[in-house]
Parts: sequence; C-alpha cells; structure tokens
Amino acid sequence: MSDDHAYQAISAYDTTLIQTPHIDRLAIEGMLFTNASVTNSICAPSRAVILTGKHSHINGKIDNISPFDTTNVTFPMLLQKAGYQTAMFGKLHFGNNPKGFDEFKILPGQGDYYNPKFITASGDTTITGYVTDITTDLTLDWMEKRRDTAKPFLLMYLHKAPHRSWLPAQRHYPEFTTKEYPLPTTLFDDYSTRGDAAKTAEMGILKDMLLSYDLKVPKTVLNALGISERLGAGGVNRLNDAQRATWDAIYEPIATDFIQRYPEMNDSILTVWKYQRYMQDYLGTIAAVDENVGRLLDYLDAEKLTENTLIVYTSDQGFYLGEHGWFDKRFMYNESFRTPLLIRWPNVITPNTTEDELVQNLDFAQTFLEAAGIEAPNDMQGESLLPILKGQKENWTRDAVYYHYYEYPAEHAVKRHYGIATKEYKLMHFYHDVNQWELYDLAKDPTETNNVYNVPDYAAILAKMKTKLSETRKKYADSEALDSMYIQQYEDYTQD
Ligand code: SGN
Ligand code: CA
Repeated sequence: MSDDHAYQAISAYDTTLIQTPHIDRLAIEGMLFTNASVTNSICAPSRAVILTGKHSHINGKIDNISPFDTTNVTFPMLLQKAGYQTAMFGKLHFGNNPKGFDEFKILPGQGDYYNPKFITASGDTTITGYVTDITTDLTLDWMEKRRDTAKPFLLMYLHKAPHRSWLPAQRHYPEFTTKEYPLPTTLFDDYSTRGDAAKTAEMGILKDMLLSYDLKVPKTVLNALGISERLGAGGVNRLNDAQRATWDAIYEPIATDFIQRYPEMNDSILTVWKYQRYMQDYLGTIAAVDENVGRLLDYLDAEKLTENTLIVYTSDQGFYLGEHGWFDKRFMYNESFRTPLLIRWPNVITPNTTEDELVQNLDFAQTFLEAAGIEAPNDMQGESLLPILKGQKENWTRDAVYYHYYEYPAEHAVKRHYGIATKEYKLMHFYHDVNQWELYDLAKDPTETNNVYNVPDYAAILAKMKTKLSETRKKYADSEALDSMYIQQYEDYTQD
C-alpha cells in the first residue's frame, strides 16, 4: 500500500502521466479494479477501516486526530491467532503501535522521506537513505532472515510516498524535474454548479499550494520577490551535506528560472507553473515506489512464492492531480473517493481481468480472512471479494457504496459530508455548518462538474437515491445522532 497514490498515476489505469511497469504487473497477471473506493478519504481512518473491516463511525477512528481504539479486533490479530506470521513495515500513522504483529518497523506519524526514523518494538532507529528504499530493505530483511518458511505469512508493506510534501529519491531528480505534463481538463474549474464545500476548500494549486514548502522555491527567493508564506522547505533540512549538494544542483536552477519568470506571471500562468512543479515531484516519488514494488515481486519470484501469494496493491485513498484545480483528497468526488486496487492471486484470478464492481477498502479484512480459511467476526461490515476474484459474480449483489468524511474544521477546510455512489449516480450531503446536497450523473458527467440536485428532470432519480442513502445509513448503523456525537467529540478534543 502507498499513501495518497492517485489511480491516475498508475499506468495500468492511465498512461498520461507516468509508466509504472512493476505495479502494472499485478494487473497483467491479476485483476484491475476500476471502481474501488474508500469509505473516508483520509489516511489513518482509511487504515482503521482496512484493519477492522468496519466503517469509521463504528471503529471510532473518524479522522487523523482522534485516537485509534486498540480494543478493536483487526484482521492481522485473527490471522496471527490462526498461525500466520505477521509483519508490518512503513507508514501506519496511528498514535499507537500495531497489535497482532510479530514484528513491526513503522514511521512515527507521517514519517520523513530522507534519513527517516522508524519505531520498532525495541526502540527507535534512524536510517540513512530514502524512505521508500528503506521500507523495502526492512521488508526484504524480514522475509529473508526471520520468516519461518514452514508457516504462512501476512505482510503489510506500507509506503509513505507519494504523500506531501513530495520529495523524490535523489536518483530521480534529473529525469522528473525536466518533465512537462498535460493539463487536466478541470484545472480551472469554477465550481459554479456546486455548494459551498467545493468553493471554500483550501486545497487549490493556485491559492493553497506553497511555493517553498511544496514546490521547493527557497525562502530567500520568496523574500526577494516579496512573497511571504507560512511554512519553509518541507523535509529538506534532513538531508546531510552530500545529499544537500545533489539537491541544490537541481533545485537552485529551478529557483533562478522562477525569479526571472515570476514578474510576468498572471494567475493562470502561475497555476500551470505550480501544477508542473507539483507533478514533477509527486510523480518522481512514485518512480521509487514502482521500482521497489518490482524488488518485492522479484523476491517472491526468486523464492517461488508468487504462485501461492495473494498480493494487493492499493492506496489509503486517491488524490487530486490538478483536477478541479486541487491537490489533496477528503472529498467524495471521484479522484479522492476512488483508490487504486490491483490484486494478483495466481490459480484463482484470471490474468489480465478488469473489474468494475463497486468494492471498498472496507472489504479487505473479510477478503483476507476468507482467503485464509478463517471465519470473519459477524460484526465486520464489508463483503469478502472472493466471489469477484474467482469470477463467480452471481454471488455479488452490491449496487451502492457508502462514504462519510469528518475531519472539519481542519487543514484544507473540507466540510463534513456523507453520501452514496452507484455505478450511475452519486449523492452527497454536506452538513455541520451547511446543509447542502449534490447529485451527479456519472455517465453523462464523469468529471463531476455539473451538480443536478435541483434539475427537475432528475427528480425521480434523486428520490430513489435519497431512499437508498437512508437505507444504506441504516444498514451500516450510521445516524444523525452519531453525526452530532462525533461533532461534539471533535470539538472536545480539538479544544484541548
Ligand atoms: C498533512 C498534510 C496535509 C494532508 C494531511 C493528511 N500537510 O497534514 O496536506 O492533507 O497530512 O494526509 S503537511 O503540511 O504536513 O504536508 S494523510 O494522508 O495523512 O491523511
Ligand atoms: Ca493518505
């Protein structure tokens, strides 16, 4: 799993931005899901949903700030109990250590790209190098040296990349910092048909992406240009002298070029400049993820583990790569609601299959448990994906998926909302300091720029979707009482 990896940045889905041959192998040799989504598009909550097989309002981890309740039963605990060896490496992003793992080496919180610190059961350790390479080194070290080959294993291999602020591996600077990318068609979206949430969100490339922290223009340059920003260079201060010299050789000429061009830049030229810089560094971090996924797949091949291993590639959520003028996630709109999902399981999945069923991160726990022949607790809320993986779709009946986002007021200012999506339509309700609805006709309006909530022609569809939404909320035991309870709880712990 990676963090904030948009499906648009995996060539099995879309070849516009980057080639990811190693990740793509999983689609060529397995199944590519085109309608996989998350239930709550933010890091730690997504991970809690994956581990527990329960929606955020049930497992309690509704946002990045609230604590994870460690009395939750997680699928790794159940696999461990059933005799699986279990290990976790990379980013977890909970305030507490994972339960149910024989070994873990995890990043504290968000972790760092360069020379990162890891938390282990025997204390903290700082390792020189690049986080994506190191996460793989630690994983392969466990696979080679401590895995008991007589037992089955569960491995959670969790990359920090491509999370903000985007810092590529040094070997990828030259290639990626010189690339130019096509502009998304909605880069200059004016949100004209939508409610307040899209208009007031603070995740605009022009307005909210920082020249220094995000795009590596040195503070000295900003001072010279009379621009002031709230944050300085993100994560670069962790480079040692030799690493810093490599950095400067690349990023100084970019800054010099910016100084010359800035005085002539209007908003749209600046947006495009920022978008290009953003893509260069974001995609640069993905190049290392892809290479390292390749290392792991090669290891499985060499050890003859490929045939009998179910392997999943996914992200904790999707991400905006300039669509609607944005970066970040949180919204139920397509790019952050969807998440990449590729699954390979030789002898079970027919190679090179594309699957458009509505599946969610909620489904992983029950999928893994069933695959391992372990009974899932009946309070888990997902569905095992095995019927889909086996091509037995007559046993798969889901026609809508549920979403609920909570972290507001907070960074990026995305309002609280819940909704449902079918393959054809999406209905969203924004609440708390607004009471606004949006409806999208996904077939006619795949970029979700035309809210048809108030369009008379859609009255019948709207009524059906509203009924389906309340049925779905009931089915998952979500309610207005819980919405209010979580608002109250949030106010309590954000005030402290
Ligand atoms: C950090 C980022 C945000 C991001 C959140 C959540 N800011 O706070 O841009 O939305 O993480 O991301 S930064 O200044 O620290 O880069 S998540 O993936 O962990 O949920
Ligand atoms: Ca994330």
